[in-house]
Amino acid sequence: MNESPGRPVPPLPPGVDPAWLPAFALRPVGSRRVRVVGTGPLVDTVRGEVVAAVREHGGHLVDDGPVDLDLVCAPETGGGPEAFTAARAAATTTVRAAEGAGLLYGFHHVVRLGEAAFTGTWSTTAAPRQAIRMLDHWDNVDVHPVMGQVERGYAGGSLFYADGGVRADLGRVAAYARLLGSIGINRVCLNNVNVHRTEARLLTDLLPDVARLADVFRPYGVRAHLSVSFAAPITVGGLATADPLDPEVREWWARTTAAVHAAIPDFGGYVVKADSEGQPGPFAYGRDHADGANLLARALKPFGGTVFWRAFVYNHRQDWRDRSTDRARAAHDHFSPLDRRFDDNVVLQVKHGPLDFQTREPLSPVIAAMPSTRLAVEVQVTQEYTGQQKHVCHLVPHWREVLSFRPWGEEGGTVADTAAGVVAVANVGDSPVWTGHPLAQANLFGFGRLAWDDRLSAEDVLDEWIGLTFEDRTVRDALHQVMGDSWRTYERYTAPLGVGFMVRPGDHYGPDVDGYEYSPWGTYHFADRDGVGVDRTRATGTGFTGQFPRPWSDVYESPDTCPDELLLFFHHVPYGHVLRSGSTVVQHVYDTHFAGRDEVHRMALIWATLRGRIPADTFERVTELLREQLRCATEWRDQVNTYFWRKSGVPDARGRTLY
Ligand code: GCW
Repeated sequence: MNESPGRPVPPLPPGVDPAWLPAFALRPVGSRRVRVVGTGPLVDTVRGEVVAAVREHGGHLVDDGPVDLDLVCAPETGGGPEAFTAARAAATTTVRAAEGAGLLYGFHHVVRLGEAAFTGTWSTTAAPRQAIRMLDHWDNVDVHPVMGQVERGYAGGSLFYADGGVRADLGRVAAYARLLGSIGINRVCLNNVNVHRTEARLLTDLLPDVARLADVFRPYGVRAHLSVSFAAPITVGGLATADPLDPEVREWWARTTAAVHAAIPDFGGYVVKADSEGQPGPFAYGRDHADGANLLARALKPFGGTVFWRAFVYNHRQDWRDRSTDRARAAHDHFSPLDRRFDDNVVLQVKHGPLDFQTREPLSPVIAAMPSTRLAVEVQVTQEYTGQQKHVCHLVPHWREVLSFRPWGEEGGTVADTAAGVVAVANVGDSPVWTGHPLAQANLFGFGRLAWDDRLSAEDVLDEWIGLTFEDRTVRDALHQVMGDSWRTYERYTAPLGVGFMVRPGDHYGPDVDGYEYSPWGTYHFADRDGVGVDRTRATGTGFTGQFPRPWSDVYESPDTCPDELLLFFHHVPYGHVLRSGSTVVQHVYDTHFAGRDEVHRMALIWATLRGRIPADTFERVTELLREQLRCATEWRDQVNTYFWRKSGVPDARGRTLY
């Protein structure tokens, strides 16, 4: 019988929000007689959870003896490394798993069930749908003059770094690791994919501190990764080249990687943004991305590490006058010819859409084009283009659509069936509520839950989060009304019909319809007096539709079959074009923008009814943020509507105010 006291639950620093693990969420477990059997670091984590919960809520950790038990967490033989079985029979709930990770996930399954875990008779066998469930932090060690410490971060500074290095006190990181473990995240990348000077040294002289971070994540089943610069052999290694075929370069990566593994035995591997937005890469040496990725894969191979090689490669110095270049095509053009060239410990990390985390995009055709390559789908939990954690924008329905999309039509599998993993850009920082906007915690939670099982419904995931986060059961309906459809609401008041961008250049917050129209970034909408949208057809446009397999290559090719919400992504149409919905394009723009802005107004009214039912600081903070969301949505409505009214001269059929 193991009588270790368990790993203490990391205490929350004063003023820090418990997110979805507040004391009351542990009450159903903590008020009962519980036994935890087994040894190992993750079993110790589970035992520590039980110790803390029973201390708080009056139950008992019963290490031995013939006592009636309410909950038993114990090892079993068989089952995958992260799988568990949870069941209730003869008045005892059991969690069984072959390994500690499964036991931890099973324990948190019971926590999520709450009192229901201790009633009736039931049984569940669960294993993650995705083996790779990863968060990428775009954290810098240094505070970047433009981007701040966390690139596209809307939740304060970095949790990991302060004063030019890894934080001395990692107490808050431990609390974060606990949150991630509870939702099944199993990999985390600790630094920005744009690797600057100081951050490049995480691989070398700052490595002992990276090892301290990895030590904090390990007991929660989370492996650490680093973003590395392809030019590291030059910038930190002192070599004259970073050519992937150069023997000295190969030797440098092998040696450097061996040192990383010596410091962090379970190091997960590297994340690489190469030849993208100014980052160095193999193109400089006339090599391709398979050469680049395999160089690092071979250095990692002896230690079981993986290279996450990003497919976000495009020309960001395009001339807007050049109509032949289509940014949407770039990833497929670069990578699909390389299928079968990547080593088996390379994962190609592909943004879900062909552009850049817009509110609405078609699926990236790369995901259907590389059957011999391991692919991870990347989504953005940080709300760069979805309201920057000032707006309520619950993204779980969005990611669920992405993961359940069938690239080969009804007969084929889903994106989730095809993927080797899912990766998300994290949305946390040193904000007292972790995510800046208190309700944005639901996106982090929901990402973890969908990564575990993409078949969960968005409503159920939201419901789980509400139940764990807010003690008052009566808030449920109102929160569903405020959050449930908020992604579509955001879509309604921003760029219409899948055309994307129209955000303010640089910071990407708020409307600027022509902000990117004459820029080098390749994100244009081509509005003129007659119509709007990008012709990406094979017949008359950039040919992007041809990168999809059937049926989508045909569905998207014709404006008659193209789904309305993507019409302007694929077609340039006149303002009077009649959508499948029956409305014209320009009237649709007016209607959705009036409606979307009014929905925000309604969200604020519903939120106001929650006063006194949720903690006052959360209530006040969200009230204030909804005021900003309403202001910004009004700005979006008026700028977008006015823009199209001025371009087209078509008045609103319902006579509402245009400027
Ligand atoms: O969405 C864009 C962002 C960049 C980011 C890049 C990427 C880390 O605007 O800030 O850089 O994507 O995904 O690499």
